[in-house]
This record gives sequence, structure tokens and C-alpha cells, in this order.
Amino acid sequence: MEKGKILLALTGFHPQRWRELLAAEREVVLEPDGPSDPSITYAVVWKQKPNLLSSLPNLRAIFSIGAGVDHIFADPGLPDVPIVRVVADNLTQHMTEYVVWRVLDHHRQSMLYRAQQQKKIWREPPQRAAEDISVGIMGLGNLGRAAASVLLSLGFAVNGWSRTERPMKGVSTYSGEAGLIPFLNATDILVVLLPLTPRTQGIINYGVLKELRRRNGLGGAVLINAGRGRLQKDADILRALDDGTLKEASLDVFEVEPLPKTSPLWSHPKVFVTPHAAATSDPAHLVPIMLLQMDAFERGEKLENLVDREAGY
Ligand code: NDP
Ligand code: OXD
Repeated sequence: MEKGKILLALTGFHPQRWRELLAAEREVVLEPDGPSDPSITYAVVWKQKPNLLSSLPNLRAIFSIGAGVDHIFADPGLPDVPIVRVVADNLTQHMTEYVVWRVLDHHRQSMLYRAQQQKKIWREPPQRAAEDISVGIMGLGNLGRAAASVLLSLGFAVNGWSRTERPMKGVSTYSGEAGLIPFLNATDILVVLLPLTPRTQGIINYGVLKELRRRNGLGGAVLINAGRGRLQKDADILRALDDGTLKEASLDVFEVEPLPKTSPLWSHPKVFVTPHAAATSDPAHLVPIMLLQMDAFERGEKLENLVDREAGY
């Protein structure tokens, strides 16, 4: 079978490196050749233009260059072909680093020490043991489980919440709507690694933050969101920080990205901002995986890491 041609449709990512690496093995185009180009078999995408993919009559599969696929479902004319998302050691490792970095930073009171340093204050506050702190991971999927296992090895108590029951050794697991409040009530540091779907949009709101446990030793609950910005209500996070419902937050994602310069989150003393950089997709690691998948598909094998359209992730 002839190697299928790839349409590379990236918004917000520079396509050059992706193109070079994909083109080492297959023909790659950045635009279809006309409104119903029959020559394209695969689309490799990030936030593709609406109705672009539905114009391709011979499209056989869509590859997301990220783990999240909400950017693909935003297309009202999305064709009914398999969607493959990223599951890759390199991306998982980056996300684990981000989560562990942010958990340790809050646990070891980095914001307090930074403030003390600015005022040249030599004072050692009490430090809780990791085992006294419960980290609750919302979204116990590929990324959540990897982060959970490192946090466990550091001695933290770990809770996990998922849509379906997902047991994990050493982790207290909760699932579905019925499990949400008990999960939050047992969590000091909330780590959000959910996909954005119609069911999860806006889930990180004031009511949910209010349910978090506030242990005296940590001095309040902490939010870390590296999932998607539209899972959260930025205004509710600010309210929770300002009235003490939240002690601190680390936010990698925001309702609007880039975060507008006018957002009070930028300069809030209790907020640590990163620009959707927790786990960036690296073409050098991801393109070889995509090419192998395309080769296998053309040999009649099944595609891996397929998105469940019904569930939306
Ligand atoms: P997975 O699909 O492997 O895991 C998703 C988890 O969320 C699963 O445990 C799933 O439950 C759970 N979930 C989904 N919907 C619900 C719901 N309604 N209620 C409760 N739990 C739910 O995804 P990944 O771990 O690979 O990635 C997670 C997300 O991380 C991505 O979708 C993306 O948005 C984000 N991301 C962000 C990056 C960044 O740089 N900031 C980089 C990469 C990813 P179940 O196990 O039952 O299916
Ligand atoms: C992803 C992301 O979904 O980088 O992979 O946000």
C-alpha cells in the first residue's frame, strides 16, 4: 500500500520542525490542494480551522499533536474518522516533573520564603511531613497516574478522581459525581489533569474549591491546574484566594490564552503562572510515534491511543 499523504494543520505551533520530520517519510502539505482534495489520508492537527477536515474525502485518521483533543472537537464539521491523541513517555515525564515541582514548591512554602527573602527575614516556619498532606489528582488517566506514582514515592498521601473506577495501588480512588465531594473533602492540594469536555467545563469553581480540606499545617488548600483553562473559572479562583478558601495556586492554563495582560492573576502574590508550558509537545519525540502508527495502520493493524468520541477525550 502506498504511504498516505499528510495534511499538517497547526495553529499556535510553528509547523516547520513537524513538517521536516514527517516529510522524512511521507509527503506533507500545509494546505489542501482545492476544496475537496482527494490526495490527503491523514491530518496532523492542533486547533485546525473549522470545516477544514470535512472537506477531505479520503481522510482516514486525525492525529492530535497533544494529549488533549478539545481543540479538535471544537470543529463543528469534524468528520467521523478515528482520532489519535498523544500518549508518550517524553510528554508524561514533563507533566510529572511539573506536578511534582509545583506540589513540592507549595508544600515547602516557597512563596513564604520568597517573601521573607525580599525582606531579609531569617525565620523557619513549621514544616509538615509529606505524609500529612493529601494530594488529590483530578483525572487519574495517563498523566495523573504517572504523577501519582512519583508523589507516592515522595511520601505524600494521594487521592485520585476519575470518571470510571480506576484502582491504583497506594492511591485512595474516587469516581463519578458521587465520588467528587468525598474526594475533595480528603484533599489538601488539588492537582487538575482532566480533559476539557462538556462534562468537565467550569468544574473548578468556587463551590468545588470550598470543599477542599484546609489543614492548619499547610495553612490552607492549594490548587494546581495543568489540565485545561476552561475547566476553571478564573474569577472563582481569585475569589477563593482572596477570602482564604485557597492558600495558593499554580496555574499553567487559563480560560483565555495567552492570559490577557489585564488579568489580576498575573500579579497576584499567591499565584504562580506558567504559559501552558507544563508538558509541551516535542516533535522529535512525537513524530516517530505518529509515523509508526501510520505504517502499522496501513499494514492493517489497529491505531493506538484512540479518542472515545462518546466520552469526548
Ligand atoms: P487521559 O484520557 O489518560 O486521562 C483523563 C482522566 O480524566 C481519566 O482518568 C478520566 O477518567 C478522567 N475524566 C475525564 N472526564 C471525567 C469526568 N467527567 N469526571 C471525572 N473524571 C473524568 O488523559 P491524559 O492524562 O493523557 O491527559 C489529561 C489532560 O491533560 C489532557 O486532556 C489535556 O487537557 C491536559 N494536558 C495539558 C498539558 C499542558 O501542557 N498543560 C499537556 C498535556 C495534557 P477515566 O479514567 O474514567 O477515563
Ligand atoms: C496537550 C497540551 O494537550 O500540550 O498535550 O496541552
